[in-house]
Amino acid sequence: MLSNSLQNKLNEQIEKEAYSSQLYLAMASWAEVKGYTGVSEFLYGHSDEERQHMLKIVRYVNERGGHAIVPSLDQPKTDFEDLRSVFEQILKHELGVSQSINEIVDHCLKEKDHSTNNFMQWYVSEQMEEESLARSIIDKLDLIGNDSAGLYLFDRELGGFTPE
Ligand code: OFO
Repeated sequence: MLSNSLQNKLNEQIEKEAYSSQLYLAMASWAEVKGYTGVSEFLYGHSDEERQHMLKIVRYVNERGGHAIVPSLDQPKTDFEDLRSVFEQILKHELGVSQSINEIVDHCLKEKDHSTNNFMQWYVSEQMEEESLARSIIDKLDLIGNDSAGLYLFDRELGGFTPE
């Protein structure tokens, strides 16, 4: 059985994952409207992944005898300066999410809740991957700068399009 305090923390994490999904969705829509088809595909896909992250916690809380609460969400930003600022905001957002995952893990250790600790380890690795992906994309965008041919290829690559 989950302790009340851990249940509350997991419910807060459900909200963060749900918000992540909305944020990526807003970014995907912006990218699509701006003609970055590949980037928008990538971000739509990522938005779906975040929903799965949320759902996993919902199911876990309920399986452990708690009650997962579906939250209301703030409206994410709808407009962005450029691609680099999108990925900078993603990195900043993911660093915040990693911090809250780490706090949950600390709490599990304090309470000696090994099952939840074990469950959260998946999120620990996932966050490492997400942070490093965002960093590598920002590095790439720095190399490309304002070169439109470079941005075109970057967009295709991120969307998983194979070269013609
Ligand atoms: Fe759920 O990994 Fe990003 O936020």
